[in-house]
Amino acid sequence: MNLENIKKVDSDVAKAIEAEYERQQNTIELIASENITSSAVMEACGSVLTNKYAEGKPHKRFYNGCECIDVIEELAQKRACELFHMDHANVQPHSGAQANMAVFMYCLKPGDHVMGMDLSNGGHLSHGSPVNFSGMYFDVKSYGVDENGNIDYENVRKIALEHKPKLIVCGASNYSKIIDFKKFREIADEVGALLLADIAHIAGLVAAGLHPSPAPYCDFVTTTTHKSLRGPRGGIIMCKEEHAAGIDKAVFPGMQGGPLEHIIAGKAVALLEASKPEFKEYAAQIIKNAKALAQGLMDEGMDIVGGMTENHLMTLDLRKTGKTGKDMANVLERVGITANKNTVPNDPQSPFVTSGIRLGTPAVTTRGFKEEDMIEVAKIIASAIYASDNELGLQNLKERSLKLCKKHPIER
Ligand code: DSN
Repeated sequence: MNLENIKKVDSDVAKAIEAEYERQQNTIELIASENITSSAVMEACGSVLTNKYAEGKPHKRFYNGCECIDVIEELAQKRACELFHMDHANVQPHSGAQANMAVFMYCLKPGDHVMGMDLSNGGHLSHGSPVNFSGMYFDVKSYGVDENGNIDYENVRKIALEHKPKLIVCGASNYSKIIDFKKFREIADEVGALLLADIAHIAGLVAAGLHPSPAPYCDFVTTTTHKSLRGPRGGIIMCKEEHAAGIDKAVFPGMQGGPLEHIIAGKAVALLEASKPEFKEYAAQIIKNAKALAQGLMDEGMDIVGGMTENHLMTLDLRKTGKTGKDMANVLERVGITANKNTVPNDPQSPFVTSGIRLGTPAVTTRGFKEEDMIEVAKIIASAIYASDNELGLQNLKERSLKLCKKHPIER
């Protein structure tokens, strides 16, 4: 990370970036949606490409001088299609929510029927939450999970038969089990719906072949690029060829102006990285680490929603401790662990308080944590939660977190 020039021009921002670097270096990052991208991706994102306007598509732009940009955007498109086995990729969405928005814009008219996973059951805002565009402009019926944290596919089918959605969204922000895309396809076919898989969280696992691919079953696949895929902050839409022109139009001019070509270059680099054998090993280690963390927590007597995880994340269920997700996420921060409060199924607390904490392993795996480290992390988490009022105890736990961070430094 080179801050030489920014230090000369704007010492306030330089100081804040430096402080954030130190925070990341000295914190165990368990926010399931975060990761540590490579220096190569960061170089692409910090390059001269930020100077260029390139509305339109490769070779069909509204501005001149796009010949180099076209090379980069086409590489990103080709790599996305190859990695995820889809016909077409639009790599311009600025985020996952905007990727979903473009699919909604292409498939639906205001008032049309949609189904998605309920936010408090592990879905995403842009899957039909009433406070989001997806829930404001469309008639949404949500499905959820059972007490064990599993999607109840029979219930999904029942809702679909009643609601007759034009679009079904599958995929989640907090779901620790394998998603059965084939079952969703069967339900979609039964009611004549289009099927969108939002694989933002599991993209890295799908790319590595460690989670079943949605490609054979879904009309559209959206993802963010910065979670388990370990790229820059952004989104991608992939689809069958028959939808390609419509999806491209929905992204631009439908909802975005100039694409962020420096970020698209970062996406291209990340997609190349994700196609390498080392990435497969990384993704396998994410899952091993998640399983070690879940087992470690359960060995300490803690409850995990649905028990053992099948992917990169899990939700700690705090109900029997009488403590809240909000308070315990703050306690974890004090011992050098960042995580986010999250609802558990049928949570008695509000979404602002919650009875759960979501934990994920993509970021710590990037910095080299292995199973034995995750067991130590589990012990630190459990001790912090059980003894959250013990000031001295928390200080000792923070020392233990710091020791793990020093063992696995983030490359500068
Ligand atoms: N905010 C992301 C997450 O944490 O899962 C979803 O977009």
